[in-house]
Amino acid sequence: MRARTYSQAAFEQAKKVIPGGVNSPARAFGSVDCGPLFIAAARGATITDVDGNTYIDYVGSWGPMILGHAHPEVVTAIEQAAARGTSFGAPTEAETKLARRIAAAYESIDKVRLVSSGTEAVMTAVRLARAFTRRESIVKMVGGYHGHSDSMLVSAGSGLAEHGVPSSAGVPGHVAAQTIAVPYNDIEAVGRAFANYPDRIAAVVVEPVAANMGVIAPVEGYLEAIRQLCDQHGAVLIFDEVITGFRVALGGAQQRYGIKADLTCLGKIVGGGLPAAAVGGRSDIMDLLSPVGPVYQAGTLSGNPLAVAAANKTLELLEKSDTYRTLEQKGASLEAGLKDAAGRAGIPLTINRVGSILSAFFSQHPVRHFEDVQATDIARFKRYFLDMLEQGVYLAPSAYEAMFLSLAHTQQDIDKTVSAAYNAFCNIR
Ligand code: HOZ
Repeated sequence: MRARTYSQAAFEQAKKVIPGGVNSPARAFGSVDCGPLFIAAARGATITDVDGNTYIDYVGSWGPMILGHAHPEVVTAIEQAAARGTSFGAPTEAETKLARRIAAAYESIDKVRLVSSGTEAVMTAVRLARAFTRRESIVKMVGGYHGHSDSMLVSAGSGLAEHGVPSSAGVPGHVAAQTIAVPYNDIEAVGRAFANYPDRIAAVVVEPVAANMGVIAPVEGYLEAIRQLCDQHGAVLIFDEVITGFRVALGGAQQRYGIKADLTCLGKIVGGGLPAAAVGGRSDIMDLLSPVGPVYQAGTLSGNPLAVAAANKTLELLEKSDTYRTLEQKGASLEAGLKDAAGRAGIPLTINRVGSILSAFFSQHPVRHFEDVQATDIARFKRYFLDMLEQGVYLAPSAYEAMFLSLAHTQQDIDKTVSAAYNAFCNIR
């Protein structure tokens, strides 16, 4: 049995001064009935806790660590930036360089505003859409998670799904009332929303690949249909690519599926492991932002020089030609290994994978909608999670989260993971 003494003690101390002992709820491991690991360090594809246990890491800080932890070139870029000063509250040329990089990767992006978190990116995109259309209602998907701004905490996934509370207390009713939640991957439901609220919908906000209800790829024609409906009804299409951006292709889901959003929200990878995020899109919408236009948005640490240095270096490394082919191969290898292990153990398993993100659902049925995820064997997932942890594999502590591969995961890591999964599948039969 792996020792957890120091993690447990650290959690008890943290709970005295931090609500729930964590600074983001999903980290509390609440749904898997064990306390969180407190982390001492991470390098490459592994993470080490304060008890000295090392794990193969498939959380990857919930997505940003696509190069692996503490990539030497990223660390050097951060060190060099830190030596020049950690925050100026004034523009730097590196921000322009990063904005250019983002715009080069995304055909749909003319202009970019850097912010500090995915929540801010979506909040800003929603405000821009409302200003641009002079409408107030927003369509989102049930089980979609877009950060914790008021408008987006309606029928949300991720940590809210895991705790069985799809919406948050403290969100004014009149704000929540402006958010229309429809099932993901249901084209007709989006059409009905436009029919039911004519001339009221400012934007459709969607994760083009849902990744906060586990990973669910868009069904054929889904993104195209939403694009068409937005055009037809004069609404803004907002893609939340906080997870998929620079992950499923350099140009994100938009490149992978060949659809252009009007506004794109980026986070996680775009910050290179530091707190930076971005909203980008069409000039005519983006130029509504202050100081050009009337939509206010600001931040002392926006475009922070450390984050921008990490981001520029990370994106520069991702721009290399073989990145996404390599990630695809690693993802395919893990998927095939897990499928084979489940087959040998006689465990029904459905794997959804898009490039280097995947979810293994304990179900024999296809998983295409949020309700399909809810119908999977969540109790079995908990036992699987705990067994994998014991064997040195660190998964996200919830069936509603994704597995993230990085360029640092080796075939040996994948093979070890698959053989741990086989053991776990046998133990939870
Ligand atoms: N929103 C993240 C899960 N989809 C959790 C972030 C965190 O706890 O770091």
